[in-house]
Amino acid sequence: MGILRVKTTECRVGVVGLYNAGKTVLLTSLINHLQDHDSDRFPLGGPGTRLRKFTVLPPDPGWEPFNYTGCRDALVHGGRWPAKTRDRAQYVCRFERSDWTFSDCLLKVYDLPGERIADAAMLGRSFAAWSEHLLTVIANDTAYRTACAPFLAAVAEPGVKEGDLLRAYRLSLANLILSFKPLVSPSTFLLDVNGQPAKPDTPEALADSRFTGLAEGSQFCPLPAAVRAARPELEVVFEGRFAEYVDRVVRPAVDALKSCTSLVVLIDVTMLLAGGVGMYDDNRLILRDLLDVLNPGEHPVFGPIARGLSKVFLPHQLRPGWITRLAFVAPKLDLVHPADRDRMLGLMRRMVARYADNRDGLTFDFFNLASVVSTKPLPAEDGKRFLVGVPLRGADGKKLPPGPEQRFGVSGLPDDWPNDWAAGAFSFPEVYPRMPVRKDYPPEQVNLDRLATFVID
Ligand SMILES: Nc1nc2c(ncn2[C@@H]2O[C@H](COP(=O)(O)OP(=O)(O)OP(=O)(O)O)[C@@H](O)[C@H]2O)c(=O)[nH]1
Ligand SMILES: [Mg+2]
Repeated sequence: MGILRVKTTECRVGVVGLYNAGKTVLLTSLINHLQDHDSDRFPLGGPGTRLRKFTVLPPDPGWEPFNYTGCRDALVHGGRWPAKTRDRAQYVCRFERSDWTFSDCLLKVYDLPGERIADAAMLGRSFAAWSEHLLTVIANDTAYRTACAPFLAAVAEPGVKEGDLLRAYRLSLANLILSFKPLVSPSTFLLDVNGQPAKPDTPEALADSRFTGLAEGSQFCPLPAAVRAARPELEVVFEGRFAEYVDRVVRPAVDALKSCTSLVVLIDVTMLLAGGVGMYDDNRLILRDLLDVLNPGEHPVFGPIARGLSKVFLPHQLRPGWITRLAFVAPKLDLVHPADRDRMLGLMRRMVARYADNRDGLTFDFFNLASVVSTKPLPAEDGKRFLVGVPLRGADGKKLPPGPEQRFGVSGLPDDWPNDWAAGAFSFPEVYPRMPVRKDYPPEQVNLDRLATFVID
């Protein structure tokens, strides 16, 4: 630490969003830009800010290190996007910035598998309250009701055996996965505690090979009030397994996010448009549950004055943490034609602004960004939008090997979310990443520097 830098400002940044939203790619690009900082390409805080003495530190006890080197290497040498995240991970680094005279920065970032946010509603709820919450979603949504038909039939059967009930719930979860419904909870059905994801298969095979809980002998499912009243012994068993699950899977992740100073919420507008109105509704619901649990905003007891004082006087490890900055991020900007990029921002605002507006003591902002720009735009022709990139999938949806760059069409974006739209009504084809091979040359990005300026505060 320099002689004037008498203190350390600790910034803890949590990144959340549905699976495949772009969290790991965003963190990989961010770390690359901080580590190999170039103030012209990544103006952090303002033009001309220089970063120095960048040091990587080990993660906190109980955390896996975020595999930055592996992710960047996959992008560059494998020409592949990083693999999906299988466990929660943390990256810790320290650096000095020329615009902070008296303090250096200790940055901790958190990456979680997107599947886990479907469990957020478990925290702070009893088993009975979680059951009611989930059963209300199922009852009020045709797609959920249809997928969960086996489970709804099983709970209506008097004296149904525990094993049959659990299998019916597993079959219902499998149906949800196969109809791309993200509210799959317990999420270990989709991604187990050992990081093994469910492989595409028939609902029956998935129901027979996966567990709804920590392991085979500790499975549980929601129970309606009538079943809880008729079968109190079953409720007690499921309550115990639920509590163990919350302690092992949900609480560590949610506690870490709650202790963050900034939260980045990714909303993949391209995926929501391509996925249909059901995907949009599900993502809103999951985000609402997550933000209710994390409860960002000013601390009800300590308040803004104590926070300001603690920032100045307390050593960084004693500083209380709670989320006071919330960034909503629409990633993969490069998959949308430049003519539509403001619309991308507008759509995200319309979807989630209310969630932040209603909270006191919260600074929030919206960003449309590309972590790794992997396309080039072409001028729009007759209102049609074209980009150039290396396509990742063929017309049949199967993965292609990397080939030459091609021109391909992308959908235009509406000014507002339609009242209804079908899956496939919009399309934004995936492309292979474009990443400089030189290790100290970070990828081309858009607005990631603005996001970093906002959250590293
Ligand atoms: N074109 C483009 N595609 C991106 C970008 N960022 C992410 N993607 C695409 O989104 C996919 C998912 O990105 P990840 O960062 O692995 O997603 P994640 O949110 O970490 O997903 P989980 O680990 O499953 O929770 C990648 O494989 C890319 O296809 C980007 O900046 N540009
Ligand atoms: Mg990931």
